[in-house]
This record gives sequence, structure tokens and C-alpha cells, in this order.
Amino acid sequence: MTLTVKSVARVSLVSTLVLATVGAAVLAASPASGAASTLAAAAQQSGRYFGTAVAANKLGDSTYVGILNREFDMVTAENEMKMDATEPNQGQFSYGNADRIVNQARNQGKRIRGHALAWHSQQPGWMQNMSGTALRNAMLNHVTQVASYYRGKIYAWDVVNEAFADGSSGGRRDSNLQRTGNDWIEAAFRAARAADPGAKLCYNDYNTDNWSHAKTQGVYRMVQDFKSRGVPIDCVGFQAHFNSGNPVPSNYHTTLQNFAALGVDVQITELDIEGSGSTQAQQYSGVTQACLAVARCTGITVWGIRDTDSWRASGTPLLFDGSGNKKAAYTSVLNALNAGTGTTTPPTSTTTTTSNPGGGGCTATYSEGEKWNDRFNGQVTVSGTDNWIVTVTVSSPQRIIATWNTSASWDSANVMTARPNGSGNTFGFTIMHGGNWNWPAVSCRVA
Ligand code: 9MR
Repeated sequence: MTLTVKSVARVSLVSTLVLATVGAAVLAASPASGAASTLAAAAQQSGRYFGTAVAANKLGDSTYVGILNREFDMVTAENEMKMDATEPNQGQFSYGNADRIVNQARNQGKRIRGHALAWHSQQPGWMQNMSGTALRNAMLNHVTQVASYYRGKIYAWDVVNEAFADGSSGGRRDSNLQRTGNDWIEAAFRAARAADPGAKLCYNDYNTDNWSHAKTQGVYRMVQDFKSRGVPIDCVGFQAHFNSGNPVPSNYHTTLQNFAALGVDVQITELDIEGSGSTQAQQYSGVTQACLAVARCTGITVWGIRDTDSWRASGTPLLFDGSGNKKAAYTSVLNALNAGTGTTTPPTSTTTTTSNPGGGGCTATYSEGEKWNDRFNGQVTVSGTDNWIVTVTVSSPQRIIATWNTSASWDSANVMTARPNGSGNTFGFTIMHGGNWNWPAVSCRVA
């Protein structure tokens, strides 16, 4: 991603003109025009989505489809994109039911989360009996074929689902896929990236909501390792299946924030909370608020529409009752979304303009560099002159800790002035972000 900063030539006064962080400005403008009346519209006010799992065999149910079309802007196939559904016989792919869901969603302008390319469960029979290189290759071929078939239509793929063990080990779950070698997960992500470069690639799991649980820590370490080695991963999905034995943890926000700080989006992917009434409603609003409080929490998906559609219907865990009426939990989520003002991702476009007292102009282009849990790199390329002065302004609590290919000085804690040092017209720097992922403001002038 790049942003271009252009100086205005032949302006006589030195004046800094505009500094419009477009993304933040637009997103923070909610919800002044009044509360939104659907989950999707309310989530969109902060740039987020609100989704649901959809079952193909319910698309003929008018109550179900009515709520789906009205309330949600993201759709996950509940079972229809899983390995057993899409490759029932080896090398023979079957997309009929998945396509019904995808087409219905796209016709209604909704986006799609793909679920799931590789999983120890719901494997077709032929795969369950495989092992070693044959299984590894079959898995990679499956990832490639399915992600290629849906290329361009999927917002985010759950590339790998539920690969970590429950309990205190913090390690991988034993499975036929795991026994093909510990690198099976990264191999799946690389295959998915090659097949659909436009889809966000997620790791998705359950019981990863409590920051202090070993499983959460194990997944965190894997994502941290993937980011440090350049394995293509863009997001982590938190299934968020809650009940009295597995309640919404008080540190949920911490969990989402810590993962986001690794440089990935986080998404709540299969939310349901067993219970009823105000207790359930409060838990739902708590989860919603936790997402809203994390800039990179890009959306929430509930795992079904009505309680009777749920995989655990007896726990009445969803937002609509069996007749399709809105429950207290629905209202609490809607209110939380309407109250939320959090932004999603760092601004993706910024305009800054600087006048140039000497006449003539220069252009500075900022590009994102590598990201780590505590810092990120940025790079600026200047054109129009070899004799530039570039100002890089970071926002608190960010601070620049290193620079290269420039001679730099600091006017204040936040403002760095960079000049050429004989290394050309591209220079870089490292920013400790302190949880603030916003890009710096960059402006240039001719010296
Ligand atoms: O909701 C799904 C249910 O209809 C299936 O029978 C079940 C089979 O494994 O999968 C359910 O969805 C699961 C999802 O794919 C992954 N996370 C856990 C979900 C609930 O079991």
C-alpha cells in the first residue's frame, strides 16, 4: 500500500495545508446521523461487518432469508465449503451447495468468509485414511483448487481450522494432517495465497478467547512466528462459542488487542452464547464492545440466525428466537454497535500538502514495511528533486527508533526531519507503535 504526498509548487508562503487522515475521519463520523436499525448498518458505521453462518438447505425459508437479507452483510457457509462437501471424492470437486450460498450473498451485495480449507475434522472418507506425503499433497491440492475456484469472491478464508490442542500443552492437536509435519499449516497458507492473492488468510480456532489459556498462547506464538518469517497470514479468527462452562473471559479485549498488535486483523467468526434474557444480552454486548475497542477487529459473525438454526439449539445461543423475533441479545448488540466509535484499520490513505518557498515541487511517497508486535517499518521515496527535506510526523505514543539511508534530526519527540545522505532518494525508519498503527504524516519540500 502506498500513499502519495505531493507538494504544491509555486505557493509563496510556507504553510502546511492539509492533514486529512481519510480513514479515521470517515469512520469517526458515526453515528451522528442517528442510530442504525440493522446489525450490518450499525457495524458499517465503524467500518466493520456483521455476519452470520448460513445453511444452504434453509435458503427456501422466507423468514430465515428475510432476516439474512435485512440484518447481515457477511456470510459464512456453515458446512458447505468444508473438505467433505467440496471434494467428496479425491480430485472431484462439488460446489453446488456452496455456490447457492455464495450466489445468494453476492446478489444481495454481501461479502463472504470462506470456511474452511484445511481441518482435521469433516474430512472426506478418502482423506481420513491418508497419511504422509500423499496426504500433504492432497491437502495442498484441495487448498489450491477450492481457493482458486472462489478466487476474487472471498473476503477472508479460514485457511486452517482448529489445529491446536485443548488443555495445558499449548501445542498442536494430533491429527493426520499434523503428522505430515509441523509445517503443514504454513504450507497451506502459502498455497492459499498463491491461489487467491486477494483474500485475507486467517487461522481460526475455539477456546482461544482467554488470554491466559495455554491454547491462546500457543496460537499467539505461531502467528508471531509466521509474521517474523514472512508466512502469509492476515487474520486470526476467534470462534467464540460461549456457555456457562466456557464464559466470555474478562480479558477478551486483551486477547484481541494482543493478537492485533502482531500485525494481523482479528475477527470474531462463530459467535454464540448460550443463555437467555439480560445475562445473555450483557455477554453479547461485552463481546461486541471488545471488538469495537480493537482497531483491527474488523467484524463479528454469529453462528446462525435463529436459536432453532443453531448447532446447539437447546442452548438458545443466538440473536433471534425460533420465530425470528429479535431477542434482548439482539438489541444489546445493536446498541453496542451504535454506541461504538472505534475505527478498524489504520488509515489507508492520507493527504498532506506542503508548500515550497523555492518554487518547484517534490513528491514523497510513503509505503508500509514489515510489522512486528511492537514496531513497524516505513519507507519514503522522494521524486522531483535530489535536494529534499522530508518531515515525518508520528502520533503518540509512537516514536521513531531507527532510520536508514537518510540524515535525520528531531525537532520534537514526534517530528523527524530527514535529508539526503548520499544513499539516494529512498529512506526508511522503524516506529515503535505502542498499539497505535497509524501511518506517519509525511511532507516534503525542496531544500
Ligand atoms: O455448525 C456446524 C454443524 O452444523 C456441523 O454439524 C458441525 C460439524 O463439525 O460443524 C459446525 O460448525 C463448526 C465449525 O465448522 C467450526 N467450529 C465449530 C462449529 C460448531 O461445531
